Amino acid sequence: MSEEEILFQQRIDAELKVEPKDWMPEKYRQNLIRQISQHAHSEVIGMQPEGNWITRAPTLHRKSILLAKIQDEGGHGLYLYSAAETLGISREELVQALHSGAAKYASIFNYPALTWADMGAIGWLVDGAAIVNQISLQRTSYGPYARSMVRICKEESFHQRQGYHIMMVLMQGSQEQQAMAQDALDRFWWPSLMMFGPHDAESANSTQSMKWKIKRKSNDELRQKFIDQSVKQAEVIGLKIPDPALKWNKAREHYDFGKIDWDEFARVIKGDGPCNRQRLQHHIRTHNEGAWVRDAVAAYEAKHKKQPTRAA
Ligand code: BYC
Repeated sequence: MSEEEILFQQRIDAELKVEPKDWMPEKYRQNLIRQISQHAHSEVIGMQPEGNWITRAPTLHRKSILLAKIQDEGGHGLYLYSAAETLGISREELVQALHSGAAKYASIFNYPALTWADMGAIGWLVDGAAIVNQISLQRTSYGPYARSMVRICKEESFHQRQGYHIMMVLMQGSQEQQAMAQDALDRFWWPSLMMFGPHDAESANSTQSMKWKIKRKSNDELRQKFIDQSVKQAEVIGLKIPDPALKWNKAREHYDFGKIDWDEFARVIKGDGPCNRQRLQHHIRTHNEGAWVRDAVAAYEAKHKKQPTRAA
């Protein structure tokens, strides 16, 4: 290790934040760009399954909540792209990496949102899983990433509650509504567990990311925390978690749970999930359609650089 690397690790060990202009190992920078940009892509691609339901929300009230939530997700993407850009990469390069398939986004968004109850399941489980992960990321070692997480967590907490509320109201409704809520849980439960990534022993990036305190808790620790909290939430409103192996383990003080289908996970992250092609094509099409907006902003900026206003 070089002297610079030793000093860098000492700062990390002392819980000091790394800021954009500080010296950092190239691999730290690359690893952060990978994680933050994939996080940003997830927020933006995650707008699609919910966007599918804006025109079909059951009431005006639900529609305005859903619209606000989806706009928040777009905002999260923007904070995260900005945090990634402080590491010396452009927005265009980040978007290109998404479009070429070089950069991933969360596997969960490659599943379809088939019924209104899916809006409940996504808010409750997907945002719920995201918060569990992001609370730990508030203490990540890179300053801009950690600070963006603070605001994002506050908003995700509202998202999670609105999703749980949708499920609660459906469970107080007709038999059909209850069945619709249970069906959404059945389809989203296992993909939600996959959001935390492979088991620790299979996680290629974890050892280095934990040493650099980019990640503060392991994939398995976070997954377990999410399962423990969700089981109780399901029970309260009368939903059944679709896992026959789920059982409270007194000695561990955690729930034991069944086997995750890692073959399915591998297929989805390689681009072969139920909606991968549709999600990416939609993003590419809307990005291309928005080219005129980016051109107009650039032209406006160039004009004002050449002709400063009188006040300036
Ligand atoms: N999906 O070494 P590992 C949201 C990849 S969105 C796809 O354990 P790491 C929301 C992983 O990238 C929330 N790929 O990786 C928005 C790696 O491949 P690469 C999104 C996955 O990074 C709208 C390989 O598998 N949250 O909140 O140490 C509506 C090996 O994995 C997944 C974040 O992005 C996956 N699920 O740990 C509602 C949080 N899991 O990159 C909600 C920030 C793993 O080497 N990210 N892979 O090619 C993280 O905390 C970490 O990156 C992960 C994975 C825990 C996700």
